[in-house]
Amino acid sequence: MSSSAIPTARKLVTDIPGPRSLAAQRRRLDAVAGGVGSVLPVFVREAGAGLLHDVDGNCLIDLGSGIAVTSVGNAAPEVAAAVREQVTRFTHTCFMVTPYESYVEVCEELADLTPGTHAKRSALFNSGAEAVENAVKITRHATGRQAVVVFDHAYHGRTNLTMALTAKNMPYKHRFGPFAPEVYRVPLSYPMRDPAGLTGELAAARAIDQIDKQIGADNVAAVLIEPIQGEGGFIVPAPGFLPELARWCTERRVPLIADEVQTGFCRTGAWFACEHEKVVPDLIVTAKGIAGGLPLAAVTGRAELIDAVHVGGLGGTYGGNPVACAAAQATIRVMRDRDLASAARRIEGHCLPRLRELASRFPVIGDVRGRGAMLALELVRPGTVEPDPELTGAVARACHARGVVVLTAGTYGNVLRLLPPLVIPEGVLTEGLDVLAEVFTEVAGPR
Ligand code: PLZ
Repeated sequence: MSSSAIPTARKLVTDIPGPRSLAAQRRRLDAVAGGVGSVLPVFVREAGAGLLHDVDGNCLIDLGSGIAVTSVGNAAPEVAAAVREQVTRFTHTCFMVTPYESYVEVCEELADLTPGTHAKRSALFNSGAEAVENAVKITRHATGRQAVVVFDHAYHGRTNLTMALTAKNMPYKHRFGPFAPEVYRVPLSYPMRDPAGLTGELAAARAIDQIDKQIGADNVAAVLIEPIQGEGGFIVPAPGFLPELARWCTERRVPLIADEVQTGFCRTGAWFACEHEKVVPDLIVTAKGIAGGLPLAAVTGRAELIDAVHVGGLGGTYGGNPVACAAAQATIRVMRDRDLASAARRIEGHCLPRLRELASRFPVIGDVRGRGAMLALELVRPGTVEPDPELTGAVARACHARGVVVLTAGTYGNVLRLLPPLVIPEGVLTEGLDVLAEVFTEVAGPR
C-alpha cells in the first residue's frame, strides 16, 4: 500500500469484521490458545494517526491505543526510525552480561521525569506485571516486612503475585490459584459509589483504619495504588484521598508504590497522574506508554529503597532490551517536543463536554469521569447506581460495527472507556465521538 493510498479517516468497505478478518479468525482458533481473547477480531495491517487499517481495507478509529500504549501514535515515525537504527546495530546483549548506554539513559530520563527531587534509581523490565512484582520485591527486601496493601477494584497484572494484587476474579483469577500470601485489600475512594459526603480524606481514613487495625503499619512492606484505576473502571479517587494516604505512608515509614502503568507518560494530562495532587510516591511503576508499543517497563524510586537490594537480586534476560530502550528514548523525546501532556488535556477539553452532554440526554450514563485522555462513562439502570454491563457491551459492539474501537472496563463490566492516542487528529476524535452519540441514540433509545 503506498502512503498516498492510506485513508486518513474512518472508512468501511465490508462488514466489521470483514471476510479476511473472519478467515484469519478461523485459523487463529485452531492455532492460538483459546484463553487469549480479543475485544474485536479485526486483523490489523497497519496503524497510525488514530486509525487502524485492517486486512479487508477498512479503516477504524482507534480510541483504545492498544490499552493506553501507543500514546505517541502507532508506528510513530520517530519511534520506527530509532528502532530501525538500533536493530541494525545490536538487538540484545543482556544488560546483566554486557551493558549499553541507552539503558542508563532511559533510567536518567525516568529520574528526571518522575515526581520528587530525591536521589532515584530505576530497573527496567518487560511488562507492567513484571515491574509491579519487582517493586514489591524491592520494598519487601528494603523494609524486611511482608504485607502488601492493595485496593478494591485494583488491577496490577496476571502473574502469580500480581493476580493476588488484582481484585477481580473473572477473567483474571478464576481457577488460577493458589495466590501469593500477605496481600491485604482495603476500600478505595469511589466517589460515585461512596456514601454522599465521603470526602477523599475520610475515604483515606477508612482505608488507613483498616490497615492499622487489621495489619499494623509496622508489618506493611508497601501500599500499592493506581492513582486513577485503569481496568477497575477509570475510578478517580475523591480529591484529598491520595495525599492523605501518602501523608500516612510518610508518617509511618511505609513505602508508597504508585502503579502508573496505565496512567503514566502524559496519558492524564501530566507526565504522571500523581502530579495532579502533588503526591510523591516512593516507587513508581511505569510501562505501556513509555516505549511507543515496544515492550518495556520500569520501577523508579528512592535510591535507598532500590539500592537496598543486593547485586544480582534484580534482573531478567530481556529487561531493558536495547530495541525497547531506543523506542523509549524516541517516545520520551516526542512527548517532550510535542508536549503531549498538553495534548492529553486538549483531548479532555474536547471530549468531556460532549460526554457530559450525552449524560444529560441518556440517564443510563450514571457518571462521566477521568482525566486527560483517560475518560470513561459508567452505565447504570436509570435513576440507580445498579451497573448495566449488558448495555455497556451493546454500546461497545455497536461502536465496533461502525468502525470505532472503544474498550470496556470495571469490576461490573459497565464502564466504557476512551484512551485515544495523544496525537489523534481532532477530526478523527470528533468523528469517533459522533459515532458514540449515534450509538447511544440507537442502543439506549431516542431521547
Ligand atoms: N498495572 C495499572 O493497567 C495492564 C491489562 C490487559 P502488563 N492493563 C491492561 C489485560 O487484560 O491483560 C496493567 C495496568 C496496571 C499493571 C498492568 C499490567 O501490565 O504489561 O499487561 O503486564
